Amino acid sequence: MQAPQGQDISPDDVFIAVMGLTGSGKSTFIQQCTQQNVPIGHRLKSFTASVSGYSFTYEGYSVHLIDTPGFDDTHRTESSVLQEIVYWLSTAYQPNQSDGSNGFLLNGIIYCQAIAGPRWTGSSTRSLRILQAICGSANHDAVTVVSTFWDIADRNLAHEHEKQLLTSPDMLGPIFTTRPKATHFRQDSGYRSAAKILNFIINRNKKFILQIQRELASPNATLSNTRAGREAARLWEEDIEAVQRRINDARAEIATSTDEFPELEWEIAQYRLDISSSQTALNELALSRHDLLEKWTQRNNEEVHALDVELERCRKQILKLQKTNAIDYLQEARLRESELVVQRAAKIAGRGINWSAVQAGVSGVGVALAVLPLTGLCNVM
Ligand SMILES: Nc1nc2c(ncn2[C@@H]2O[C@H](COP(=O)(O)OP(=O)(O)OP(=O)(O)O)[C@@H](O)[C@H]2O)c(=O)[nH]1
Ligand SMILES: [Mg+2]
Repeated sequence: MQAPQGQDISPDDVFIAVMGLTGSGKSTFIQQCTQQNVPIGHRLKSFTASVSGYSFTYEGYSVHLIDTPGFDDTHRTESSVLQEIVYWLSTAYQPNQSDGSNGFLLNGIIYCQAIAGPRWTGSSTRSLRILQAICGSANHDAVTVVSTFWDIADRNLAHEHEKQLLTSPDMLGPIFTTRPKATHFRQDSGYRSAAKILNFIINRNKKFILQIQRELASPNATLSNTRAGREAARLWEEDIEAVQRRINDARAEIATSTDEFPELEWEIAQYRLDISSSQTALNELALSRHDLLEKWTQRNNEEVHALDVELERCRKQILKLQKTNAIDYLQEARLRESELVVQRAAKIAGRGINWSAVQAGVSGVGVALAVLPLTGLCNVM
């Protein structure tokens, strides 16, 4: 398997979005598939900041894996992650092209789910609700749940947990019980299991038009007209109600006591900030597909620019280190450079697929996707 040196994107290629909570192993899975130097997060904070594309050739197919940030990203709001994923999906879908194609449709969504660690959290439920709303119940078969972290799980417990995850109505059960159903694979043996998953998705040879893509296809549609938008609104309204209840409780406690409660006053101020951020998220549901495209293209440009600046700094440092005997530092700086180069290419590829769809009218026109250089596999972050 290797990264093609310069690649034309075609609607016939294989496009797979990789989703899941932060730290669930999305980037690691992509690294295992592509054998490329995909940046992986080893800190508690979220790592994949924005949608990035990784392209490679697999068994003669051009495959594009779209890495996405988790809905529980520590740096970004749910609203901004939702907007970006929706922007990406809705731009890739270009219905009724002259050759009968519909743009760059997904062959599936890989949804990473850790089998070890916390069982199922509030974030897991929120993320699943959004995923379901994005897909629509007619497309549950687009989802391939990939369970990760088998290597550190207690085998017996993990089997029990796996069963519970896939069948419980409060967990992933809803996408496995009604037809068409999602599928599940274990990612438990590196490249071998990753290849099995790719084979399954490629061989079924099916393209999906997700519910959100259909809903946003009409020119005046906004996120609030979509099922995902309505589901997100429900989540944020529930958040506002829960926070409002906490404010009321805190006020009642202050009112019934003669003591002063500076910490409760501080908590109330924080709760107000939470409410205001949920309200901003609700207001942003009025964004149209066009607004989303502008917003995220600008963001992507800024991120590529920031990477350029960092790359230049890193290269200057390499030049300096070459004049010294600091071999370890030099190696580290070179590793960082290769990682930045891949990260930059992936960001350009992430938007490149969309730009190709929009600008080239999709098919028949070969559009060069950012070339991903083949670098050694490493895990240095
Ligand atoms: N032991 C073990 N560690 C894993 C596995 N998958 C991922 N990790 C580790 O978990 C951490 C997070 O993995 P990532 O692949 O960056 O997770 P992600 O889903 O891309 O996270 P974000 O980019 O933050 O959304 C890294 O330290 C990985 O090395 C796995 O199957 N087993
Ligand atoms: Mg990641």
